[in-house]
Amino acid sequence: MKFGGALITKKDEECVAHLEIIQNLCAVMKSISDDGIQTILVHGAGSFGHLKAKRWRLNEGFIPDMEHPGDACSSQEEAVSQVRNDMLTLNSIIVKELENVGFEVRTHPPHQWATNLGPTFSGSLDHFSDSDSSIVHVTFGDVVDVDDDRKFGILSGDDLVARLALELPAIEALIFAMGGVDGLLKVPPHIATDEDLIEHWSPDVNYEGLHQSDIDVTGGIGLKIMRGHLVAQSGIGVYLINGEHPSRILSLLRQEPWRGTTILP
Ligand code: IP8
Repeated sequence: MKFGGALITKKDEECVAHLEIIQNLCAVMKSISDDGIQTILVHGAGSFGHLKAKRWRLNEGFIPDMEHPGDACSSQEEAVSQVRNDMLTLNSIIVKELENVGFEVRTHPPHQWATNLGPTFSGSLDHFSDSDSSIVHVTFGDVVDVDDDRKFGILSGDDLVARLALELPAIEALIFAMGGVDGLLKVPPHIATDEDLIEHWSPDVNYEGLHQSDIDVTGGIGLKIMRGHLVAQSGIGVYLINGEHPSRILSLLRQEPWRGTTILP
């Protein structure tokens, strides 16, 4: 399961979480676990990552003598460590809510075990293998070290969740819980009506998504679709669901009617 950053954080306010949404999502994760299904959680960064990373151009890697007068940090190196800390803070908010509903949680911060970028980033996924549905392994989009002149870069949660889905055994579904939309839409979200939801997407279907490249340092909806499609091609069910209505996730897994988008292989 991927919790989108725009779902779990307030978009324009740096480092503010949407606590009620996180609590509702964690309650649904608990119901899923009570059904005997184990979940691995990957969460995005939202305003705990993208705003500062964008200001310091961390997605472009190391830029000699980069400055940002008036900012709370004074170098890219300092920004890297602040964004890593901010992500640990967001993670701890989510972990606390998972523990409150009764999970045992194991967090794996990517800057401690992953290097390089994109869907073939390096790092062993061994520590995510576990078959106990009361344990949730958690990881998240992060700033990781890169083995070339860039020195560091942004590893998106969408790349993490794709590798986990493709490489761990017995994964049945990959669910992207998103904020503000019911799934993929035929027209831009602000003019969409209920009829504009794309229920089944394959590469020949056009979609419109809002990619806020002014604040987003990873790939927005386009990256989700690319990674989702890669995973769907291996026979795993891939779904986009509005995380503000988390009961739809339960309906999907219980094979009841649900609203959202299925990514076809
Ligand atoms: O929100 C981005 O992860 P994403 C991570 O999953 C940072 O793409 C630190 C901006």
